[in-house]
Amino acid sequence: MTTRTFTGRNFAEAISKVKKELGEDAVILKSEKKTSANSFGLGGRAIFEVTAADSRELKADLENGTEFANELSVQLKDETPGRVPPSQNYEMALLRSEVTALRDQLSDIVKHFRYSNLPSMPESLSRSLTQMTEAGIEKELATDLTAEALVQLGPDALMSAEEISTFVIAKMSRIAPPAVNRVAPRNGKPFKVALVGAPGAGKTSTLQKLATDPEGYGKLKIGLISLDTHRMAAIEQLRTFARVSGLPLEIAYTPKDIPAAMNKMAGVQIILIDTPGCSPGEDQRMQDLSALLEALEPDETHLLLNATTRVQEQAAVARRFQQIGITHLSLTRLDESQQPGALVTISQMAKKPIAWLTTGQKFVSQIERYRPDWLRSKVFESSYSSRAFTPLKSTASHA
Ligand SMILES: Nc1nc2c(ncn2[C@@H]2O[C@H](COP(=O)(O)OP(=O)(O)OP(=O)(O)O)[C@@H](O)[C@H]2O)c(=O)[nH]1
Ligand SMILES: [Mg+2]
Repeated sequence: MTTRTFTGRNFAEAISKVKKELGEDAVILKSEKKTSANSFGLGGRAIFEVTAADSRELKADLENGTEFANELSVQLKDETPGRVPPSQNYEMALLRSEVTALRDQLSDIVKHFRYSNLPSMPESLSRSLTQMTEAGIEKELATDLTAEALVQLGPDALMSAEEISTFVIAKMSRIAPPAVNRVAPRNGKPFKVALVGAPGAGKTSTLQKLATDPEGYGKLKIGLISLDTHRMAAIEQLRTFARVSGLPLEIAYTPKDIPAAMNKMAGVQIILIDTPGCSPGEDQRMQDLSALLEALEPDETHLLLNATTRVQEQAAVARRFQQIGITHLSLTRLDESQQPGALVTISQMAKKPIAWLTTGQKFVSQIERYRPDWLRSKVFESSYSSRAFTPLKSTASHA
């Protein structure tokens, strides 16, 4: 494959030269803004440089090139070091490094090929891709969903922003499914929901919201158990809440305290369990929490994630808490998050459904069940600046 470089006074001019010489399907491999040196050796006027290749040549090279690289590396592996004359060792090393470089180059070209084709998509599809990445949906996932839409939707649907978002949201709701509401006291036994997470993730606030908001479990008979016994202030905070809202509260310091605490919960339909914050590195705290949860046997264990933290941090927390057996993810501080779409990535990675979303510090009206429609409103119907700081309530009924 031969690559060619075209220059212009702006990108549009350079690209039009590319199209003229290599056709509409030309693949842009690199684009750069350079400054030409003037006669004093200082930076002169700007030049826009675009390196491109013929798409058919590139495709043929990708197929042959990958095979070539594989073949070569197999041949190189077959060589027994003892049998190679010393004079050839240097050449071998050189050849190996060339094969590695070739592989890296091919993988770069494959990636570039994938993305460089995107600007020629229908306008509404490329807008939906931008909206997804701006809302925090990982670029690779957003690109895959866009490619699927391009393949599966008909030409008319591809012109309609509404049809594209419906398609994408349906796909996303399989990747990040909403939790099924299955709270039901069985044989008089209360349903138990534990809230776990890193320090300050919003466990106690979410418990208070769930206990009071009718969108949560506010219409049911609720009992509270706290396992967060490390700080007196935490116990006092929950005691005050329980007293004011007239709910029974039990404190369990060790797994041995659990049976007695459960005995005092007769007649309640659902028990909400508050837990101490555990950072991913705090192994002892994690083990203590795990032992307490084993004794309690919750029906659901929700990992609460602060939506304003970076997606990598949320993923690290999720990976650690998966070891103690979480069943759901719930997201807090969505009122402050500019990248709410990150929850799709986390749910996909943790393979857990999403249950609750919280959107403020008040107990009432700032919690809701996650629904794919919520995602639609945040990804496709919000501008970047209004993505956070707006009420998220949707009118749909509970799943
Ligand atoms: N803006 C906003 N603040 C929230 C939200 N949820 C919780 N907070 C605030 O976050 C802070 C920490 O919340 P807590 O509920 O105490 O967090 P926690 O996980 O129980 O913390 P620890 O028990 O210390 O591990 C408090 O100031 C809450 O008011 C939310 O959805 N939006
Ligand atoms: Mg707390």
